[in-house]
Amino acid sequence: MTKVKENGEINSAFWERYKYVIENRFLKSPSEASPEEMNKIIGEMITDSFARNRKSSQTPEVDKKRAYYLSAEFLLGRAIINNLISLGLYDKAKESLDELSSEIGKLKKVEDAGLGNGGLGRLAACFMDSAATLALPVMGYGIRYKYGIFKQIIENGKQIEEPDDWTSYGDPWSIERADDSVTVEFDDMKVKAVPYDTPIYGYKNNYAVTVRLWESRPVIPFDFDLYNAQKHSQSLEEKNKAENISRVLYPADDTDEGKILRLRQEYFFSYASLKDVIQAYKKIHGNDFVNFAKENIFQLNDTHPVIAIPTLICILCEEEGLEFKESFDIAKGVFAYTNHTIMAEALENWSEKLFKSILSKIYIYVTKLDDMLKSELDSYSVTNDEATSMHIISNGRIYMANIAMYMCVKVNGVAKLHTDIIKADLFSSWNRIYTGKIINVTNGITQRRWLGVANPELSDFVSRLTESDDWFYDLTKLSAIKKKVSDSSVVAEFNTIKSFRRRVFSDYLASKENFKIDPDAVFDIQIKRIHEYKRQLMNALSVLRMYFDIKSGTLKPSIPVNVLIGGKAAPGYKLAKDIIKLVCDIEKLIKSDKDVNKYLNLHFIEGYNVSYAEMLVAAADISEQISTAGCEASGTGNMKMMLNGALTLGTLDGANVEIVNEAGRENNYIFGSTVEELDKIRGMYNPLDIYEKNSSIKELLDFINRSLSSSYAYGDIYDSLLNLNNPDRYFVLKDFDSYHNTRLRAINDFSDRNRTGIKGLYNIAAAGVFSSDRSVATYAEKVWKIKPEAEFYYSMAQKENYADKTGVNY
Ligand code: 26Q
Repeated sequence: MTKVKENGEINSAFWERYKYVIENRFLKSPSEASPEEMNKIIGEMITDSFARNRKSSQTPEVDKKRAYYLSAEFLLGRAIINNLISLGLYDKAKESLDELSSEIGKLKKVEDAGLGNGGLGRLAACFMDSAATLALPVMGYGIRYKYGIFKQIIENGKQIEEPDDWTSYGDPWSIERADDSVTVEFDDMKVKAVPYDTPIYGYKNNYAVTVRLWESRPVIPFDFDLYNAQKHSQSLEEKNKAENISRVLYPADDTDEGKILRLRQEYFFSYASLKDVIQAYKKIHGNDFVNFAKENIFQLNDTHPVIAIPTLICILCEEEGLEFKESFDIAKGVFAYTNHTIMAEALENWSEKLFKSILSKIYIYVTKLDDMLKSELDSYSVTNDEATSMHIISNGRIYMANIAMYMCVKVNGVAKLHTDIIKADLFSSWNRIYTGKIINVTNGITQRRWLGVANPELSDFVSRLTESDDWFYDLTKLSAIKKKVSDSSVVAEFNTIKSFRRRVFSDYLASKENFKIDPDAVFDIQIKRIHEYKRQLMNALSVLRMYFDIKSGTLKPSIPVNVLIGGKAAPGYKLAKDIIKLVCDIEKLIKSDKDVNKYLNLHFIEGYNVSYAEMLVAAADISEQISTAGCEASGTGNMKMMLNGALTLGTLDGANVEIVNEAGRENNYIFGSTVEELDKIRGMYNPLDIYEKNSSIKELLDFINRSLSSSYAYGDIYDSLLNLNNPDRYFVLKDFDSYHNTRLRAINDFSDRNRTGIKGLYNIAAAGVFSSDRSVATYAEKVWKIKPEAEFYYSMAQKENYADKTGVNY
């Protein structure tokens, strides 16, 4: 049993060395070191000194199965605080930096690694953290984008995008491994994939999981002849073309961009990762592939890496000399696919012609799969229409989800409701012919970051309430809090902590954006990508309603409220940008009105990202999860705020359903139409009818359309809600009254913070099941069939807990 509770020995030498390096490299005293310099030296020292004496998932072993998480996104955020905590270095770091007249808090200025858009990318990061803590033989594979998710600037309510040059100060947490480079060929070009390894440290268990991200480089650095002929730019053309592949993360979190570059990115990292795994396998087994499927499994994070399926077959046939049937059988045993959306427009499909033009070899294997599938379908009773919807190629397009459905050992949705919907709807025909293939694995979040790092005060309190810090690796320990809720001093202390976190956030906002908000008001927070289905628009309309009603005296608030909305809009998504502008215009209106802003404030958070989320979830009283029922696959922000004691104001959508089942409907605020109700009226929905009959709604929409701004036209928003030819698919007006009234009730309840404190504590006590440790343990057991390295458990209790609580038995 390996326990690294405190790392005392390494600690003293570590901080002496730190001082020495800072002084010698930067000619500064430790107190003068900038956050970036601190991060760089601490990061390099940790990376260099902690990799060797720990076990890593990276080394393949005979007869040991490994799982690979293939994901176009890893939204890792800031590494330093997590790593210090997981390595048992945090307390000493705080003390030592203090002695060096420096301050650990400075590290909170270090920028995020933002190699992801939103939920899907952050989920990948939480899963790596959990796989490391569970000591599972897992590796992450993805792309090392030069520029991550854009930085968001708000100017006059308009979103401006700026490049996120996240490695401009270097990246001390990764190691370049040029020896393991792979050449990737397209029909029209050839590039070199160079891997960078980032260890993700398990919680005090001497174990690390490797995230290997590929960077695209030219095979030949530049054209020497052209350079000599003074054609400097031209000599660099090939280099630029090659580097383009890993230059930028696509800043879209829904649509199929349909761009060649996107396809190149997907093939690039899929091919390089497969080659990497095959090379490691061959070191042990030589050219004999009989054990390949027994020892390897690839989890495909959405359809983005699904191209790995025909690619593996192609590699086995053309590079390893296997027969097609043999390769096909291997491929049928090594992939699993996670679906993250039911929105039709987000399901990836490629033009056959485009695909063929850059990946002609892979295309051949896609057509072979399509042929095999078609003949297999003949033996099932499926209608013609059904069959067409299942085909890999139809009408000149290649449907990636159908490749996954056909070839994967398991397919999963990310919350119970979502899985039910894909089984009954999106993949119903598949579900009929392949019974048992589709399963549910509800998403989760890592408590190490979302409570431990985000809210140290609440962390300490939770440890005291549960009488240990075991919840760091076993979140179900939080259920012990239930018994303490009747103690009024417990509720009071919880409220003191929440109040402190609201104050911390208010101070931060005041210093960053020069915007002052009342820290004693209710913090009502909606943070997530801006999208019509997430209905930030409904939130904004409700705030405007409150404004009118406070102004006219019909609403007399019992407690003031700060409504905070944050999130990025895809650069090409006009309506999402209009929604940001609308929020900012309403914000201005309220800000300039002294009668109202005593009770109500609205603020659009500029530049929302992972680190910002850490502050916001800690400060949240009300967690806005108001998507149209059936649209949000799971949501994970809902879990983060629940874990921090916020009350969910939400629809019965995604994981909200499971959240209120665990925490009690009476401790949250559920409103709006259900999936079944919407299914019934879809096709007959008449928003204009509501507009005409509901004078309150009419007043709001007309105000936005005619009076809110003299310089900006909100016609598109108005139209999106009222157009009869294309009735709002997100039912904003239908759910509006139910939302607004429930919201007012929720806010009003906070005038008795003793009462809401009790509810908050019940939510925390019930949050255990939403740990990504539970999600990853389930994947390990049900999908990957891999076992943890038992000797790297932090404690036996952790291991037993998973057998007991999740039915997952290793
Ligand atoms: C596709 C093609 C071209 C360019 C970009 C994309 C693209 C990129 C990102 C498509 C989708 C995404 C991301 C989707 C996403 O984040 N989905 C969210 O996943 C979470 C984790 O499962 C869920 O909790 C959320 O409900 C879901 O919206």
